[in-house]
Amino acid sequence: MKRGSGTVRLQLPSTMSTTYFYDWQKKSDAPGRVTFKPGTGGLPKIEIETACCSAEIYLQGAHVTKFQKTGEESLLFMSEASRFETGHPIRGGVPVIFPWFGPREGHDSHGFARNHTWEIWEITSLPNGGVRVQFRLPDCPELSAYPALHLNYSVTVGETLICELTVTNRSADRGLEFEDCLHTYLRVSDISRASIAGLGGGRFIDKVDGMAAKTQNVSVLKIGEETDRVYGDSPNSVELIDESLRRKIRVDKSGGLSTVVWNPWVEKSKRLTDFGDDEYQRMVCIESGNIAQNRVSLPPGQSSALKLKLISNAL
Ligand code: TA6
Repeated sequence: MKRGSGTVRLQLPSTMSTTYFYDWQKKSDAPGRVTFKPGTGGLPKIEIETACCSAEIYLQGAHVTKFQKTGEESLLFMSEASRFETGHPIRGGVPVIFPWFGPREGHDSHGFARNHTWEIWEITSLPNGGVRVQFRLPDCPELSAYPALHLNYSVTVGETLICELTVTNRSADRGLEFEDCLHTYLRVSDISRASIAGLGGGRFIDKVDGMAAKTQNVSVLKIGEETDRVYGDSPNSVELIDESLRRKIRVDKSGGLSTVVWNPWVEKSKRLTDFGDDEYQRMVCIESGNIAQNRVSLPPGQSSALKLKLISNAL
């Protein structure tokens, strides 16, 4: 463990079979605890406790499955039916979608990044009491179809949740094209008492109405049926208002021009094997990324970053 200005680099355990934690409470004024342990299904995970929040991140997919501010309800929805199996996506939290969004013939939906085990390369205890964990996607067979690239992902937990996906084109002569998305599942107490502000007037593709191009002509969106919308020119913040929990969650993003709003509703919930039949009542996905006409085209040597920040406040 080396100390810098608030940087605590942890020597990671050689195996995840043992519970291992580093409690720097005694060594710095930033109380906190990072625990490495087998999670559900034996998949390795990190548990983070700080003075203001707790969080969980599975190494599979560098998947944030929990973010909860002290004294508040969790911000993220996790399906009770989620599978936790190597190579299978986890249902809920913040799936990391790369290098394509949606279905692709002969391939997994939403790309391959979320199905691989990522490496941790640094954990930092921040002067403000937060914790930042930095991951990278190790080499995997699917990457052979692409120019040389680095995929790095950082998760910072504290008073807010910040997730940043950085793609670097390491090729000397080939361009890199991809879609990316942070497919965030937000928790609500009752979908019928929740609404989404910030997309009024936005043009979107309606995936539950034959991919029709439409304009949202209401300022506040209520969810009362299966909803699957890809907003194309949507660089701004979106806000989820939850009247039941008396809170609002602001979804800030940078480096992303697309927003997706998804709720499977009754019939699709029944068709999803890793999602409870009634769980549509307690979630809505507000996703941030670069999809379809907003796909990223990265010249050799260039990087692009997609950043998400979740900020919750009382109504
Ligand atoms: O983001 C919305 C969406 O593309 C929906 O069409 C639905 O398929 C959802 O993602 C979940 O996809 P997944 O592959 O995680 O089951």
